[in-house]
Amino acid sequence: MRKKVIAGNWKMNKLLGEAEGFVDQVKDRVPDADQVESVICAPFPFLASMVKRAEGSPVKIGAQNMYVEEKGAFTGEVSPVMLKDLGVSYVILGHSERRELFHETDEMVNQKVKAAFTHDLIPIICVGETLEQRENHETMSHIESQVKKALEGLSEEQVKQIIIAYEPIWAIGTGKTASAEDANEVCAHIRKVVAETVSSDAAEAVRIQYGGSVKPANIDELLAQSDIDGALVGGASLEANSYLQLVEAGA
Ligand code: G2H
Repeated sequence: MRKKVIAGNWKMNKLLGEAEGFVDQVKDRVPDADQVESVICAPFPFLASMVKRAEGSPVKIGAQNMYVEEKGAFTGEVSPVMLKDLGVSYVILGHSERRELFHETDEMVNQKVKAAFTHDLIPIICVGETLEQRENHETMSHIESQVKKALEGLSEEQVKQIIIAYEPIWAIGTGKTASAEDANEVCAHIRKVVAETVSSDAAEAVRIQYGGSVKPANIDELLAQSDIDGALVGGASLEANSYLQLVEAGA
């Protein structure tokens, strides 16, 4: 059985005091780590303080992006070494907002995935199709191509540890959720791609999240699907009680 992983993606929201207060509110109330993985991916300036506050609790802290190099003349970037040094455990890579707004390519995502493993960070790799691609029946081929490129050059052991988040772009922050069955169909396809390109063991182990307007009202149905192993949640992860309901659903 794959352990469910529920990750909040706060995007560019909250101030430091709010982020700290949130950790204080949830850290003693989330289920044990052996029941569900509870992750909060927060903006860079909050990470150090959140890691310290979450220490000793099941809550793990993640970043929402990073650069591929360890250090050097890359003004404005944050390296995997810096994240590791802070005690960060996860990093979201290739979110559709990064791909669209900041021109991240599949190749860059692949390099970042490799850099994450070099520094012992678990990558949450986002893939997803646009509405146009869905309407043109290109969802499966597009997702297949994104997954294959993201995993290029990884070992079987590494692939077993990754988390892939399937986030249909048309469902992000729009209130529209893919039906649980449609989401599961794509997640099952991702697992098949992993089986064909890596191994059936890796496909069995890899965790695949659904993301896109997940909330307490729809998470049970999503998590009940055969190939959905968790959720990457934006808006509904910003409020402590809502976040707690989401992680409890995964336990
Ligand atoms: C999709 C998701 C979090 P939301 O981007 O990654 O956000 O739950 O607000 O649609």
